[in-house]
Amino acid sequence: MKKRQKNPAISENPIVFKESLHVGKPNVGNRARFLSHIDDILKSRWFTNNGRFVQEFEWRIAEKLNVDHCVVVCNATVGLEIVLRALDITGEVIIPSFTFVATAHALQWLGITPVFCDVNPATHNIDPSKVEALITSRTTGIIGVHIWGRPCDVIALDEIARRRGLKLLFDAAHAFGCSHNGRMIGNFGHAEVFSFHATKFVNTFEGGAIVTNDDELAKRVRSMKNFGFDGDVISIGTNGKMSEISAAMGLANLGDMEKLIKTNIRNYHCYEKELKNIHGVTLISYDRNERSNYQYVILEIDQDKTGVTRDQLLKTLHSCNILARRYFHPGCHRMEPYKSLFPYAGLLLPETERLCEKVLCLPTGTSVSENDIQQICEIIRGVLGKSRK
Ligand code: T4K
Repeated sequence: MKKRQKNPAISENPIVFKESLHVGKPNVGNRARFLSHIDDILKSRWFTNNGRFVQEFEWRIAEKLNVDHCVVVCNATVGLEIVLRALDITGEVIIPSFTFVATAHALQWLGITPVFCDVNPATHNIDPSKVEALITSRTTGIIGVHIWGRPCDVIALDEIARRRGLKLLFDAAHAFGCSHNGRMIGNFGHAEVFSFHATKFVNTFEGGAIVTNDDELAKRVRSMKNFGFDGDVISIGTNGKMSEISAAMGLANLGDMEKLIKTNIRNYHCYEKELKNIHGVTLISYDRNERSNYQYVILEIDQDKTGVTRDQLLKTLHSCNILARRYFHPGCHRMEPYKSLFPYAGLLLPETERLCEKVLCLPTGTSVSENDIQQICEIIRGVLGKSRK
């Protein structure tokens, strides 16, 4: 249990965590295995450029997801850029605005215009029924984002992409280890891109992976992430390589993946129990018939019902040293350069704008105990004036 002291500033919420409890505190999987991998790396003096740990990590991911190809990269943002380039995507690409800004930046960085689409408020994912109206003669692709690891409506997006001759990609930064209709995420669209950033439940410090069942595309991205080398230099390329130490961390975490998911599920159920029956507070759910990594605990705070704004609750949590986050406030369309480029984008994004005012992401993962969660929920109930039933 974390040490606590009284918070004199908030009489009704007297708990302050001495050590901050924050969203995104990294998991450390099998430490002994990782340290022994480091020893091997130092002894071998092979630190990067497709070493044995990178090769094993790629192989293990492809096997786990049942995909033909996995190409690991230095992070998901560069992974998206590489795959966009490898697919010759240009012009305009339709994406949700309710995502981490990396999805939009990967496009803009390549001179491709992100066109923001509204989301389905029930799933927080891009709403396929709103995609078609955004297609123009310049549109060449769609990027769906599996927000919180809950899969997009891949069938509807695939149908639109095929009918309209567009490329379909998925930003699967949140969705490693998740499934849709029993098929692992990684098998949809032309390619999917995972993030293994420190804040993700399986992390490689920094890192990501491009996965695809397209042999030709796999060959292109593998070459492009290594300056365009394939024997000789055959195309433009970049340095998107993952180092051996990152891959070793990935392997140590992958070995513990089921344990990490179990901890996330335990935490999720604890939040569910502690926050049930609070009018105006909804904990987003995961489909029990699918595989989910439960790495995000997301609340929607409906101010009309609670009488308290999400931001008031956030302020109290922060004063108690609980560093919850407002992902993905205020929406990409309200961040630069998009805010200046598309000042009226919000008019077509009413659901996104509402969500950005409601969503709160709470701490979970291996650094958070059930006791911590009970205290966090006690504070939340205190702010909302509810006692435990
Ligand atoms: N697409 C989507 C949908 C994404 O969510 C992301 C990344 C990407 C693409 C791009 O993936 P990468 O290129 O990063 O592989 C964080 C992460 O930096 C970012 O990777 C992640 N999404 C996003 C959701 O969260 P920030 O701006 O919130 O980072 P920061 O530094 O404020 O840290 C977040 C929390 O984690 C804080 O509470 C502190 C904690 N933290 C962070 C680090 C780095 C730790 O406790 N330890 C750490 O080592 O973006």
